[in-house]
Amino acid sequence: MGPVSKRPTPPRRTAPVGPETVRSIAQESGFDLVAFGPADPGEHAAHFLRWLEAGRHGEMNYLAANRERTIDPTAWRPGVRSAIALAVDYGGPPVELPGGGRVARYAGGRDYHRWLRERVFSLRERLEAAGVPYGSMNGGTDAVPVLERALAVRAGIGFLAKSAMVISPTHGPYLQLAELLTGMDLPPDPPAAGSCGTCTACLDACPTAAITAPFEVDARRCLSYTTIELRGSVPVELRRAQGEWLFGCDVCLEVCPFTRRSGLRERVGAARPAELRPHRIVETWTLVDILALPAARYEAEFTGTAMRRATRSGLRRNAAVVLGNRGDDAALPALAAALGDEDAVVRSHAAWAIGCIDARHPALASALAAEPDAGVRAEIEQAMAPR
Ligand code: B12
Ligand code: SF4
Ligand code: SF4
Repeated sequence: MGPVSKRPTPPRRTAPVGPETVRSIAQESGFDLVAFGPADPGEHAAHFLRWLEAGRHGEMNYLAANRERTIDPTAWRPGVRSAIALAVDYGGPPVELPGGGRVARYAGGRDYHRWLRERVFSLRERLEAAGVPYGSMNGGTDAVPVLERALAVRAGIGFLAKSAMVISPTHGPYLQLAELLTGMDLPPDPPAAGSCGTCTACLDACPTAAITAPFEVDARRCLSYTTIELRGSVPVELRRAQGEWLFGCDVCLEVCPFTRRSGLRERVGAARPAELRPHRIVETWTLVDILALPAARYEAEFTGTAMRRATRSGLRRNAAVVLGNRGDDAALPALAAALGDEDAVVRSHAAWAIGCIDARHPALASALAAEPDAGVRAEIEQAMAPR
């Protein structure tokens, strides 16, 4: 994020800006939920540090590297005192590629890192134009060194659920969170009503048992991590559990009784906000197309989707795993071709997938004889083993 001081200075006004003016400007800026709270994560910081200490972040080294400024927002923007916590409801029907393969709902439309961040920046400009001192605010969404769930809970956007999601009692769990930290002293809103009560549906349904205890997710087991953040191989013991998930996972949200609170749940096609309508990629690409995804088409066509986060190699790897899980013979020619791919990760996951469908497929023996990489050879041997 570039330094705020590089932007042109908007006209200043002298009248002080009251909290209700801030709230109405924020509401008019396109956020479904707006609430005020402290700019720091409070007691959530200790949980975050314990979580890092236990190594639950896996290879997301940026979380550990930024830990100090994440728990102290004044390191990000000196002088901030309050958070304007913001949320957008993105609920809706499942996102599925033609012929199978699922994408987490948050990634089915245009990349929210772009449009939601623009919305936050536009709010900041409107507030500056209304008289909030220029340069006293910083904000964004997701790719920011703040604990967004902590800020949202402390402001009363929603309650912290056993799935670790922030759930709004009025909109449910499908919330994209964003925030604007300010030097203003905004009166904090009350905590959100609601709680999980005795429900444990998400803990019971999580395909990989990644929710190790209420409020605690071990990212290393979470499909959202293994399909998006993890580079290289998906641990073999988690591949079957990946099921149909090409990118991310929504199981802990889908089973949640609060999901029905989303106002967008039933809205499809043109009835959805433009940025949440299914992207052309998810409407036209199949798993087999993604397995063979050429570099040039990845650059040209996946730009502007959140799916790029997984990298080309990761998307192709994930497509192989899902094809293996689907067990469809029709995918065998494409998987056999992928055994000769230049990317060792694609080769090894294609071998695994063929092993799931037909462990005696002749392409495996040919690939084994030609394979230069010891790790991939081991995967091919495993795929050929009788089961
Ligand atoms: C790293 C990360 C992940 C990791 C780790 C997630 C995790 N639960 O630990 C992975 C890749 C697995 C992931 C997955 C998902 N993520 Co994510 N992720 C992040 C990110 C970038 C940082 C979160 C982080 O620091 N996690 C570390 C843990 C310790 O912190 P936490 O998740 O915030 O959990 C809090 C609570 O657990 C709390 N806590 C736990 N126990 C206790 C006990 C007490 C007493 C207290 C006070 C607090 C407390 O402390 C933590 C800090 O508040 C944030 C964006 C951001 N900058 O905050 C998005 C974010 C959390 N992710 C989000 C989403 C949407 C998802 C997915 C649904 C995506 C998907 N469909 O595939 C899944 C959901 C998985 C799940 N059940 O959590 C949204 C959450 C929206 C919401 N309503 O809560 C965020 C806020 C992004 C955004 N801007 O919208 N994510
Ligand atoms: S996103 Fe999927 S794998 Fe991750 S905790 Fe939720 S249900 Fe489990
Ligand atoms: S499924 Fe049940 S336990 Fe899990 S977050 Fe929803 S209400 Fe809470």
